[in-house]
Amino acid sequence: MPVPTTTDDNRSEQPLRVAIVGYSFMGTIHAQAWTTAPRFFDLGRGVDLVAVSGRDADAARAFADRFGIAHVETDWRALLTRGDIDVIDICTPGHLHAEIAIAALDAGIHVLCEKPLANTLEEAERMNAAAERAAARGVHAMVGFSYRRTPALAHARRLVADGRLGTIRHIRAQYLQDWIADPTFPLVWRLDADQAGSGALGDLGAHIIDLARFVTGQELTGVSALTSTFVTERPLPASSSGLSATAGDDPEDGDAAEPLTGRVTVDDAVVFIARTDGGALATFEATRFATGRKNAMRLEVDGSDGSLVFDFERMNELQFHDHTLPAEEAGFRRILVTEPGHPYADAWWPAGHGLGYEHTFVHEVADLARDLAAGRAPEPGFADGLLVQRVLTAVSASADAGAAWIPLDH
Ligand code: 4PW
Repeated sequence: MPVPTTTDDNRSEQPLRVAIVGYSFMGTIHAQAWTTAPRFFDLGRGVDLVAVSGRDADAARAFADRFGIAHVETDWRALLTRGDIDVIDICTPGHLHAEIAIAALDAGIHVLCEKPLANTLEEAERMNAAAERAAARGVHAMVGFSYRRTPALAHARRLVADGRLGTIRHIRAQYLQDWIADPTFPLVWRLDADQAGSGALGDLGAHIIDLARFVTGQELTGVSALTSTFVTERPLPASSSGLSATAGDDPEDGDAAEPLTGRVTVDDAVVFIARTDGGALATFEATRFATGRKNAMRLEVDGSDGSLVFDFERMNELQFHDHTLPAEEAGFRRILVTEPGHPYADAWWPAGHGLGYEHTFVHEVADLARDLAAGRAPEPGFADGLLVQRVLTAVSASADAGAAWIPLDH
């Protein structure tokens, strides 16, 4: 039987054939999402996880076995010429995003790329140009701002769009974690500028910049920022996986051939203020040193007619204050965002039974698969990734210039 190609006329009748590049934290949650999505959402066709690519053949094979993936490649370039891949899902550190995404799009393969889109503005611009070229041929690209698919945040966007908040005055966004607060935590790739581009700024700040845009529909028009690297030297890792790691040899072992510590080359934390094109004032804070906060991705929006409060550590809830009510009746109330009428909720469990972190990725790939089946450009696209990258770049420039005001012209 001939191997179906991405140009087959009846491709919508075949499963969507996906290859994942990377098998760590993000690769795993994406594989889980692709596996789960067709079981809970009508995608119009099935999903076939065809291949995984990663440099370590044994680790990639173990990953493939775990998710029932038939093929392992140790060079992502091999995915481009297999002829049986519709989507390449990029779950690598940022320094590889541009090369893989551009090659895949130019080869006529759809792309889902983890955030932030790139490590530099120049890479993001090239990626967006490749996405525009590809879109003209019906080939699409999505950037993985997965938190958009949190039901409570999708519901928050609806409330803002429906005018329930009135004129937006304030956006207060925070992304707080603490997994590197211990100075003996090893120097993992997320702390290396060559691989990650930036630290808390790109890894966490990119999410809250995107969410501020997503929920309010407003763009930032200028920023002033401060960053800090609290721990500048860390032990080299012996092993790492996701957000955990073990340190290498102890200095007492006297293994002089191996450097035992290395320099942290990214920010540990960032704070910045901004204005929006809708006239709001915004504050952003992203850190991995907020002890006790594990994944506190928070957004607060105040408008003339009401306010919203969200915290990912209570991801099934949204606080809403309706300021049009008499003062005696108003006040924040908790909406449990698990009703069938809430975004994504009807695909899952009875009201009140709640979702978790992984579900945002299931929603992300389900939306992508449905858009591709319908021939629609998915959101957020690379243009959104580029807009966020412009903000990240401006924030870095501002911090380098001692919190100088950097205007943004989108
Ligand atoms: O979802 C978050 C990511 O985008 C995770 O908690 C960690 O922080 C890993 O990268 C970011």
